[in-house]
Parts: sequence; structure tokens; C-alpha cells
Amino acid sequence: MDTSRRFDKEEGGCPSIQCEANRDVLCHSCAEGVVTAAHRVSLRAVEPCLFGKGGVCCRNCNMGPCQIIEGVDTMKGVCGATAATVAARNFCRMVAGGSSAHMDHGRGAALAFLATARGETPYEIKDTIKLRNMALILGIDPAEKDNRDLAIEVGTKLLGEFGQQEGTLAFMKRAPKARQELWSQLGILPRGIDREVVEIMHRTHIGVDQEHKSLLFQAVRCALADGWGASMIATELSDIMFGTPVSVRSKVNIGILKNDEVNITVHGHEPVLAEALAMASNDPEIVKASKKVKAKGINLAGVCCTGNEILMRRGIPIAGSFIQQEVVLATGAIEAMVVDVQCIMQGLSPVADNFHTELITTSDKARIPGATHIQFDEHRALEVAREIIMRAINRYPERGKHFIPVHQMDLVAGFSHENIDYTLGGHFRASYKPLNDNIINGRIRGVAAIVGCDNYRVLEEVHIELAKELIANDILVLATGCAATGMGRAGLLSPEALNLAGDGLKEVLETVGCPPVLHMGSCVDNSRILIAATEMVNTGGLGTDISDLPVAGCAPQWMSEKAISIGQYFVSSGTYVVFGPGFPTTGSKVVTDYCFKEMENLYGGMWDMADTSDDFANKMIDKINQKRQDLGLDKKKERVLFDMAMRRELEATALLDVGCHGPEG
Ligand code: SF4
Ligand code: MSK
Repeated sequence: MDTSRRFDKEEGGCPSIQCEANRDVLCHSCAEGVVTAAHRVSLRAVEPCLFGKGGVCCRNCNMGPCQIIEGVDTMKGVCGATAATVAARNFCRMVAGGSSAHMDHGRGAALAFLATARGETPYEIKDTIKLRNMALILGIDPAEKDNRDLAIEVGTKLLGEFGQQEGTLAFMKRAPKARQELWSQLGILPRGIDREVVEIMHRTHIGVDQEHKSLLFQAVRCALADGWGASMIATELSDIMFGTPVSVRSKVNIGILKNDEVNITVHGHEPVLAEALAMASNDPEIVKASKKVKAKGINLAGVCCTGNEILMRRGIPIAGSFIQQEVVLATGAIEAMVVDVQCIMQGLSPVADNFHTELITTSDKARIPGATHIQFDEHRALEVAREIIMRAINRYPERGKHFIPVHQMDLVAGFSHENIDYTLGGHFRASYKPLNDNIINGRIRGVAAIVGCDNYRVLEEVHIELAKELIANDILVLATGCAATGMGRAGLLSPEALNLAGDGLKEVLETVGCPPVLHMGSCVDNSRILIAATEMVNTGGLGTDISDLPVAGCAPQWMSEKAISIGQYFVSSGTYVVFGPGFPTTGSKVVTDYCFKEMENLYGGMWDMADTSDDFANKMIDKINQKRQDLGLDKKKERVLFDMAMRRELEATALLDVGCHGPEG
């Protein structure tokens, strides 16, 4: 590989180059010799394979791999498999891969929760109100039980759902009644969490399930076991242990790194170690040790969804999203990057080798060649955390030439569904009623979720442009994952961004003082959006099921299999979901039509696909308008088309308030 490839400051390309902070780092002499995904994507000699991209390459047995062309007899699989079968099988396996990541995360959370309830970890049962609510949802009587005993009962019940074989999952009954009945009629209620993944792997083995509809029913069952099962368990138990998020001010982007502190970044998805690092970083012993090497302290910062977890609960700044992980290291200012599971690029290790940085893996499930491995165990959480921090402190004197860009942005995060309740209604009248009322009276057109990853193959900052378009059209935006981080970099998670919102949305949100884009957390926290949607249904006035609501979801820069599982559980919960770039079944019209059309007849929700922010906005606004009409709320609220001059005027006002801040420290 040509490692001399350097980016010009004026150069276009993927968002990691468009982002000023990234460009400043990658164009700086400190990053000489550093190779990131931005380089690799521009240097790749071969374009992505069309068969693979469209989901019609099968390598499920050793008679293949077989590339299939729909409708061409000579291009079926050797076993006779059609494009529809292969595309559906591959889609199922993506759902299995994505949901298994959340399932293992949820299991880990349940095990840590039980250990905490037994007093075996340094964590505590922080949100006892939520603990008692969860007990009631699970059919456990909390009366006269102390918190520890109750937590053991709750944790044991939820841990049991991973290996459960029959019946269904307890949290399915949190969905609107009509939705539960539909799932039951269709026979797609998940029976246990792990079982649904195993069944996908069995069904997609050569010579088992060959009917695309049947395969996709199992994909739905598995995705539901993710969203309403494992992901929800992960979110709820983490909230009980570490605190349910409330509104918190913080900062985002690489500029939050400190020149005169020991910089430790936590990257991946699971909050358990990151919480211990946050607890240990204020130890007097640790502070003393950092002073000894002439650092002013420990600067803990997040990357990807571990970052989102500690941002939501502790307000710890987030240095970067998925596409920034290598760039964060390329500053040369990181003493240790501590990783757990998921979305961790193998490219990190060679980048770290250019500097004094130690890359530390902490999960036995996620080893990386070249990294130091320190196994995390919640029973020894503080001991492991202290060991990691001391290693980072010892690296600080070795820090050489480094460069921290100025770019950082203020944001407000912490919008758990409980916090949205409180923000909208206050302490005594916490409720979604103000939201529903304002949707009904038309001040708010609807609600959109922009979730998921960012992606080196996408040439436009779709999240940001799309969010601006939606809020300008009075649509409240909910965000999670790396999409939230990207929108945060652009200032959209700040109340000042209300200057970019339409008059109706602005009027409502100004009175409650929240931003037009609400950060709801990490990837597993998409389960919070399921509950928020259910609250909207239960509050009344907007139909009887999630599929009636004027809402739409999207993942405009998706890259991981988890995104597919998340998209599928939203579709099967009744939501219109737009993905891009591309969709993994396009090699089969039969399967794509099933996902894009027939699913709507079954679930009231469906998949769709878009490329540009404008395309996404048109489709989502049209769907929201259609739902409003179906509810009899419109007087069709016309989409306001913002031309460049109008946009510039809005942005000029907003920038007066938002703005980037200079370097710190
Ligand atoms: Fe080819 Fe069929 Fe084997 Fe797939 S299962 S690789 S389509 S022969
Ligand atoms: S980390 S899955 S890139 S959101 Fe959750 Fe970001 Fe997507 Fe990973």
C-alpha cells in the first residue's frame, strides 16, 4: 500500500476528510506515515463486487461460491438456489450477526448486574425507581423486598431469557396491545433470545429453508429478540446500575483531547469498563501519579458507542465516531486507547505503532494483533481500571510530536425516554402529552429517528444535511450511535440549533429548552426509541399502534450488520425505515419487493432505500405526511423547500450562537 498518500486540505472525498477536525489531523505533519480507512478506501484497486453488494453471492457450501442472477437459469446456484433464496438467506445471516452482537452485550450486562446485586462489583443499584418498575413489568412483586434481593430476582429472570426455549420474552408486552396481537397472529413472537440466532444459522444452512418469505419471518423473529429483548435488557439494566440518563451538557470532536493531561479513550460498546475507568480516574492515588509525570490529570474521552454510554450517563466528552477512531489516534496525543467489543478497526494497531500510544484490548471475544490484552472482569473492575490508567500515565512522558485540532462543539445529551417524559411535562406532569398535542395541532409535523453508523463510502454528510432539512420542516429528530455524534459535531445537539428549526418546532422546544435533535444513546439504546414510540401511542390521539404514528426512521450511512437487525425490528414494530447507501437484497427484485412493499401489508412498516440527504428527506417527509393524513390530522402540511439563500440565512443566525470553540489546555 502507498503509505505516502496524504490528503490535501482542499480535497473532497468521504466524510472523514470533509470533517475539518479530521482533515486538520490527517494533513498535519504529525500524521506522516499514518494509514487510515480514509487512505485505504481511496487506494483500493477493486470496487465492491456487485453480487456481494446485492446479496446474491452464496458461499454456504463448498460447491460454491455461487454468484446468482435473478431470472437467468444458467446463473442459479449449483444446488438450484434462486436469487430470492440466496438474498433472503444472506439477509437472515446479517440479522443473526447483528443481533448476536447485541445479545452478547445484553447477556454481559445481565451478568454484571447480577454480580452487582450480589455485592461482588464496585457498582451499585443506582436507579431504584427503575428497578421497581422493571420488576412490575416482569410480574415480580417488589413490595417489601430490599433492592438487592429484588435486583437478584430481576437479573435472574432476564438472564434466563437468553437460554429460554419456549413462551416469549417479557418485554414484548411493553409494546402497544395492537402490536402484540399482530405479532401473536403472525406467529413471530421470539421464544428465547439465543434460540432465534441458532435457528437462523440452521435454516440458512444448505438444504434447509428455501422459501424467502419463510426465511424472512425468522429474520423478523430474531430482530425482535434483539430490539425488544437483548438490546432492551442491556439498556434497562445498565440504567439501573449506572443511572438513567438525564439532560447533560458536554462536548464532542477531537478538540476535546488535552495537551497537558493523560488522554485515555474508551472505544467499543459496553459501558462496564468505561464506568470503572471513570470511577478510578479521580482516585487520589491516580491523580497523584499523574502529577508526578507532570500531567494535570486524566482526560477520559469516548469513541463510538462506549463513548455514547458514558456521555449519556456522565457527560464525559466524546472524541469521535466510527469514522474518526483512527484519526483520534493519529493526533499522537493518546496515551491509551481501551477497546471492548464491536466496530473496532483492525487498522488501529498500526496507527498506534506510529506513536507512544498503547492499544489495549479488554474482552476475550475481541483480540487484536499488536494490542496489549488486559482481561476485564467486573468482579475486579476497579483493579483492572487502575492498572490501565497507570499504564497510560507511564506513557505520558513518552508523548512526542502531537497535534490536537481546535474543533470541538457543545452539545446536550441524555435523552432517555424517561428524560423526554420529564423534559416535556416537568416533575409533576411528566408525560408525552405535550408532544402528542403539538403533533395533533400541527406545530410539530412528526418525529424522525436518524440512527446508525457513519461510513467511509458515503460522500455526503447525510446525517447532518438530512437533520437540518427535517427540523426545518418541523420534524423532531431522535438520534443514537455514530449518527448522533456526527450531528453533534455540526452543532445540532445544542439548543442553539433551534434557529435552524421551523417555527412550530422551535416554538414548542424553546419553551422546554431542548435541542431539535435528541441524543438517545448508543446502538443498543435504540430500544429507548421503541419505548418512546409506545409512549406516544399510549398517550393517545395518534392511533392505536406504532404503525399509526407520523414517524419515520433511517440509517443513512449504515455499515454494520447490527444496523440491519435494528432496521428490521423497527420495520416489524410498524415503522417506515429508509437505509442507504444501498440495501443488501437488491440482487433479488423478489426479496427487495417483499421488504419494500409486502412487509408494509404485514407489519404496517416497511424498508426503503435512498442515497442523498434530499432523497431521504423527501421519502421520510412524504411518509410522515401520509400518516398525518391517515390520522385525519391534515390539512396536508406542505413541505417547505429551503433554497440555498434561505438555508444560509438560517445558518448564519444559528452560527452566531453555536460556533466552534478554541483549543483547551
Ligand atoms: Fe452454491 Fe447452493 Fe452451495 Fe450456496 S448452497 S454455495 S448456492 S451450491
Ligand atoms: S458504534 S454499529 S458504527 S453506530 Fe455503535 Fe457507530 Fe454503527 Fe458501530
